[in-house]
Amino acid sequence: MTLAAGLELYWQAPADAMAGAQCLGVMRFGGAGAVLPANLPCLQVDTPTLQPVPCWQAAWTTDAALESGIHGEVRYRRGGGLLFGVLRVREAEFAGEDVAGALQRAAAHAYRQLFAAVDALGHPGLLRVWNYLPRINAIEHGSERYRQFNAGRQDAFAACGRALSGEVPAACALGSAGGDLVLAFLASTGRPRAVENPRQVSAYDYPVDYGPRSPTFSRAALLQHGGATLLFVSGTASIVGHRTVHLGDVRAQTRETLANIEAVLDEAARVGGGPRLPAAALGYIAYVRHTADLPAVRAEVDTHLGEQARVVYVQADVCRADLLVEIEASGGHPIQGCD
Ligand code: 3EB
Repeated sequence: MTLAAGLELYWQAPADAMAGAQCLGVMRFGGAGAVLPANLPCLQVDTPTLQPVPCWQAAWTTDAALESGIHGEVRYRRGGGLLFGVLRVREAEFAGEDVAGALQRAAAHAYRQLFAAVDALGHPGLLRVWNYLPRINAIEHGSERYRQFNAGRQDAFAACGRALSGEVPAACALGSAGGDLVLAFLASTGRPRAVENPRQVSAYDYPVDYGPRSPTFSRAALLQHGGATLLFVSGTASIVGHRTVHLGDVRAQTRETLANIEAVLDEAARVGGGPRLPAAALGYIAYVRHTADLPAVRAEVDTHLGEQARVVYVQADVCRADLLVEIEASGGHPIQGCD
């Protein structure tokens, strides 16, 4: 446990580390894995890992004293100025008389719960949100489910008095293999700063071709924390301007995605005024739409980041049907358990 950053990412943490007092929360992809303490926030994502393990999990740990609780439907742990929370929303409960609006209302409900929790618990600085929902690219009731999700998310940002552009959190939104809408998030007592990508139109400014309500996220978020600068790079894809580029070419999409991440790292250094993180210093999750594309994605990632790069691969649908890969990252904190 390092003192400087106060936050550490522990990949494939052993069960005793996750059960310990220094674990802020867990994100778990694939199978069920070890039973964890009931008061530990754990995001269980129903999506296969492409690692040679049935279940891949990452623990956020900290040296701060932690407190666990439930606020509304949010399970959280907090301490040292950071709060990790998870929640799960059953879409069917929002069907009512207007089935077509169920996902939008479920997403709005999830985000209203999230904002109510972070505000009441004194951690209003929403830094990073991970969103997973089943059938993300399916057209249901006349519109793509990802677009319905975007509408509900934006409804809640507006209803809770949050900005819809500018200072918005880093995020990712991926398709899960099944189950409910699930969210995890990191929030802070301090104020995060949003980072955009000069190569891309900001997502909150996407033209209506991508949906009547634009997605509410920034390309990355920075936070001064415990003497370190934490950086969360949103899910990043092969988009230049607002257009998907390299249709059908997973290798070129991967290279473009990595170029976008490099541009975000440049911009984060400019916004934050600190040293520029080298891409190889971050930890990554790569979401691959088609399992058969894994070797191609991995080859491009290894070429760009080096074979020592810390990258975990997960199968998931990406939020535009023409995107084959999406990559997220975090840095500025130690990463344990991946050498
Ligand atoms: C993109 O750049 C690709 O809706 O929260 C990336 C990161 C994407 C976050 C979100 C979507 C989201 O538009 C998709």
